[in-house]
Amino acid sequence: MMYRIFFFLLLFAGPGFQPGISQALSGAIRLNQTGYYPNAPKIAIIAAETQGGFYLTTPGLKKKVFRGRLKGPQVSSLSGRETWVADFSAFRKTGKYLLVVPGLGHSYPFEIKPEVHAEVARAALKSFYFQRMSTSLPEKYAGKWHRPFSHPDTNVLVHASAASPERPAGTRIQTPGGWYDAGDYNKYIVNSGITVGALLALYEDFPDYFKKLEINIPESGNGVPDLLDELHWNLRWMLTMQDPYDGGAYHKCTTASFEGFVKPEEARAQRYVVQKSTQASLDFAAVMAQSARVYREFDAELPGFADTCLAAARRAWAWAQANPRAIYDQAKLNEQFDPDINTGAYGGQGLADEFIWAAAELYITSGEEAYWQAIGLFPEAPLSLQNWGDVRNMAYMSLLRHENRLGPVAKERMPALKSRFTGFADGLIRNTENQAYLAPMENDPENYEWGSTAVCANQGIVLIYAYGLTADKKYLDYALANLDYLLGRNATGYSFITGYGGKTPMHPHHRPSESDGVEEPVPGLIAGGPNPAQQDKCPTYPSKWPDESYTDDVCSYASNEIAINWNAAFVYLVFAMDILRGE
Ligand code: 9MR
Repeated sequence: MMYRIFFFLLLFAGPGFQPGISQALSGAIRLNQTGYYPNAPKIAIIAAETQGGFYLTTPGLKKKVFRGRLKGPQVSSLSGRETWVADFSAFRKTGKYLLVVPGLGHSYPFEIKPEVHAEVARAALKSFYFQRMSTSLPEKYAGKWHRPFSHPDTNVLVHASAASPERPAGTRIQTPGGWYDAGDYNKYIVNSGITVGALLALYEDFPDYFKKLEINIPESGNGVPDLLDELHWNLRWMLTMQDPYDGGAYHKCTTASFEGFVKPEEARAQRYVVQKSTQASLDFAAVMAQSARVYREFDAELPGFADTCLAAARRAWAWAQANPRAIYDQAKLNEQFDPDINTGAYGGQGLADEFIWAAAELYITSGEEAYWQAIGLFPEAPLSLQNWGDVRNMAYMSLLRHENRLGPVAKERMPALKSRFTGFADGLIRNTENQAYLAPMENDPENYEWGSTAVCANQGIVLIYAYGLTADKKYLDYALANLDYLLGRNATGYSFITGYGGKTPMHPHHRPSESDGVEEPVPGLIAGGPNPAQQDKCPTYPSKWPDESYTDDVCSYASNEIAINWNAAFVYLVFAMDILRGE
């Protein structure tokens, strides 16, 4: 009989049941669901009417290890809602914990330890492997998300918009490899540009760390760091997007319309390369120039690759000089040519920033002053955050990174650039103390655009550079606040990285994840995040406030898609935090 009762109790005590504990999980306790570094700030935010105390316990709510008082309220400048602050920075002991607010409940579990983000960082980098096409993903690398060969891209047509004497419309070309851009199956040079640029910057900033990092991809152990192997996969594809006859880069490799939500290997619509554009050619030139100097060190492992990249960069630059206004305007293109192209545009009018980025990278790599003189690198316009359509800051961060190898003419400009750059960083953090989640991200409602999580991560990158320029740790702590924001300390309560955190996106707008029959989405992907424009008109958005306009629904391409450029910014931020602040 005793035995039976005991068995009954065990059954009742299913997952999550804690004998004697009345506290339930509370979604109102918002914290970094991965965790905190022992010696860095540790803040949780309570998004509920509450006050009084809070405490930390070990898992199972068994042992109270730290008590504190809630401070506040803070008032959101975005929604007007009140929040309360639980600061447990003084608690430094490594371990696994829950945060409890009596009467409200307990948080998702989190850890305190050095380099607490190592796993999520590796997963976010590995997600690029999951975006590979023209290859199969075997189980030994891809686990339960393994899949067969897809998208050979060996029978791609030159679209009428891209016709040239040597390659008339309908010419069949090969442009295999690379990564799917996002939740769709197309590949876009502009977006590949900033993605590769950010990840090469990560390598250039922390080469020793990445020389040791392996992430279980087919190339692991080949003598080239895995980060560079993964980038090489996409760079080889990018090289095929350069017209061999004139050096211009096709804007994208795409189907005419987005494919349905089918598996990669079942998406077989005809693919095209479309119009060569100035924007694509310059972004291409920038990252090829950057690659030429980064891969030089691996000439033995990848013979000829660095030289190929530099030659490709020079030719693309020359094409852009000769074609400075080949703007990609999809609506206009569709008036002139068939079939109509209705996939991502990544277009843009202002090309000064692309010229600046390409010129800066070519100058840094070659040392040739002609590139430095080719364009005014420092227009008066205020600095702006890097994104796929505005790459000027990519140039500036590269110049700052390579200050030591710049010639005298360039060096002379660095003090002014440094002070403008730190001024820009100071603008990003101003007023953070008054925000509801204590993150720089909240300082401007405009930050909540399509891909707002990448705005948050890119701000983090700028703050990390400001730290590099000033050695002032406050910039790192603000960058960390944005990382906390992305991993759960935010107005949605989501940790935006698939598979990492207690509450993560389960239904991203990502065709492979949606079609593979596996419940969990591919791990390590960052959702676009809150976007009050709600262009997808999904019916499930819980709110219209900028920082709450997020829905974990596959219909939500405007808030719940994933994309390589967003992942790249996150990868930079999360690794850099572990490396610089991770103690
Ligand atoms: O990230 C892009 C965002 O800035 C634009 O507002 C949006 C609409 O043009 O497009 C986003 O990029 C998408 C691309 O066009 C196609 N692949 C998916 C990308 C992420 O949603």
